Amino acid sequence: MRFFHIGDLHLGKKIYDFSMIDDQKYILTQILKRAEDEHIDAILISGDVYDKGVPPVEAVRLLDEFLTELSQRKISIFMIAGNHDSSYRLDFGSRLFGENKIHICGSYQGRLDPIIFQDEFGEIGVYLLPFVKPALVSPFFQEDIPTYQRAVELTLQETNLKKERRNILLAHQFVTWHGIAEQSDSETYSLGGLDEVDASVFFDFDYVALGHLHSPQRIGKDEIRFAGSPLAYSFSEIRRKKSITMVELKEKGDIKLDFIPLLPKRPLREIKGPLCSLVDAARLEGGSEDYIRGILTDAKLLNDPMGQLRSLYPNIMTIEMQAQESHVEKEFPYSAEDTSPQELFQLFFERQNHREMDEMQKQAAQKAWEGLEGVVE
Ligand SMILES: [Mn+2]
Repeated sequence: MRFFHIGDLHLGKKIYDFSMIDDQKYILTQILKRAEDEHIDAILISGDVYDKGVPPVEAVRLLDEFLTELSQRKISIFMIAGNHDSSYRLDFGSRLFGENKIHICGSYQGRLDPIIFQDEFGEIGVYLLPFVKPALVSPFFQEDIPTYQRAVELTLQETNLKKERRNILLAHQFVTWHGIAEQSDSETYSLGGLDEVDASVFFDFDYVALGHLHSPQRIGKDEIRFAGSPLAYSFSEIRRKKSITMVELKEKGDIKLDFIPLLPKRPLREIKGPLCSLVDAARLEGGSEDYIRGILTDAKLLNDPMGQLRSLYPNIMTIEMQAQESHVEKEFPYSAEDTSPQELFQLFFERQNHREMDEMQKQAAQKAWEGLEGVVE
């Protein structure tokens, strides 16, 4: 069996109010093309299919199109819900779709039965464990479930895994190895590791297709891995290459992994420097449709920097003033009683700009103060 493992599609996601739908369509088309080239038997989608429980229409249509195209190429689909998905909505039609080799599991129903996939080496059990938390699992068990770890352990105990057979699991959890995994800003923030599940609970499976963390990575061993999101969904992810994980499973114990790089339509990237040099560089480059975070190192106030950059980078998402941000000191050792407003303003200016006011600025400030006479005592 040869399959693709992907996850965290977050269809319908917006970043800084920019809809990612075109970029998602582009990347799914790329995945489809590669699926054809590689003649895969199946695709595993490990949760966070949508970005929101109630996704926008264009996201639903995009998934519908993607699954239909895969299905028309006789590629089996295994898909689970992640923490961003509405489990019951994702379950819609799943019993009917199963007959067309589209296997979807949105909600945990107290059992984890395998879907049997047959290849020339025999049977493969594919287990679909959607995102679970203690409260979702406890109705099915006669015990208190204090942790995510225990919740996952209990769901797996029920499987009576046939170890002589090859077994694959899809899961969407915050899986770590002795508390370690690489996180990024676009994931749901994890509080103090309460939701962590140690990779050791999955060691009996031949391959574990994880979703949740957006950086592709192995956890504990090569065959337990996060595919990562197919696109960078935050600027913290831009240095990590995105990929499809391709897995070839032959006889029990014979497994080969490969990584197919994914290239976005418009990458997220950072530009950094004084505004004028960024503008000059962009003019030379002829502008760009990339998603940009501008980090401006100017010390002085700028006239509409966003507008200036947007005319060259129509998809600029955010700008930050680094010079001012990184040097702000919290303490201000002057009291308002002992210092005149004029002096306080001068001190404020120096702290913000790391230099004294020049003559012109002093005069301008003086003029302003005179205008306020009688207003400020
Ligand atoms: Mn996610």
